Amino acid sequence: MAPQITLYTVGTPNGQKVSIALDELKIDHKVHQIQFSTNEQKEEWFLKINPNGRIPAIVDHSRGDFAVFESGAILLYLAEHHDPDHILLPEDPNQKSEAIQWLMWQMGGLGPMQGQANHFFRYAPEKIPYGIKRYQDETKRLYSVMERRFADGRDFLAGPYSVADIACFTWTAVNQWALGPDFSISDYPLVEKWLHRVAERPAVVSGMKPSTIIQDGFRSKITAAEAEARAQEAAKWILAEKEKNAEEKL
Ligand SMILES: N[C@@H](CCC(=O)N[C@@H](CS)C(=O)NCC(=O)O)C(=O)O
Repeated sequence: MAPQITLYTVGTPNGQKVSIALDELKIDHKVHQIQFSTNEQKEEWFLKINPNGRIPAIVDHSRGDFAVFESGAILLYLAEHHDPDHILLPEDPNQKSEAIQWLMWQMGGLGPMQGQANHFFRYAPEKIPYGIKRYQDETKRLYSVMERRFADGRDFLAGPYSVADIACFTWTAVNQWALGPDFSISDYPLVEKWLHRVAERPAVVSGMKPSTIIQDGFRSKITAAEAEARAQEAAKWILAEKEKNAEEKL
């Protein structure tokens, strides 16, 4: 049988969210690995699927090749159309609202702020201390928001496991890429316990592969020198691509 969905992705936190969700729902899907190094995400054919030219995106063949972009919107779409057992989103309206609140919090806060911390700390051609500190401090503040959330003894961000946990997990799991090897998620012990709890799920194990940043117990396995080499390699195409895209207004 032909796959139900095609997923256009790369093994980054935003891409991994969708891989986890598809594996949670056991949806038969095909993966199209987008090549950032050739700027494939800005090619015309892909802009028809995602006008924003970024991963992840899906095309749902079981619903007339309907295309969805933005990882948060994809998670909600999968919950609406492919989740009869409410694995991704609770049925109870208040719990459902809470899960959506934390998903929006991740999409508007944790993802963009940690993403900027990655950029200023790892990829920027100049090391700008103000930019690095601003986004690293904000990322840590957001971790402390989650830490307070777990203070009432809850296991997951919003009632049962949901899209909120999936979305926040993939970012929080790679904390050291944004914050450096001296940072330890153990400073947020309830968040650390939650990371381990989520990581036990088989769909999370499979959905996180392949991870672009090797992790062991949510600490980077690679040395500072190896991390620097990887960042330099990625920075080459990130910066070249940004210049080209600015010229072409993509
Ligand atoms: N808010 C978007 C963010 C998507 C995004 O920034 N994707 C990055 C990788 S994580 C990307 O495709 N970057 C390539 C580019 O900027 O051209 C989402 O959650 O889907």
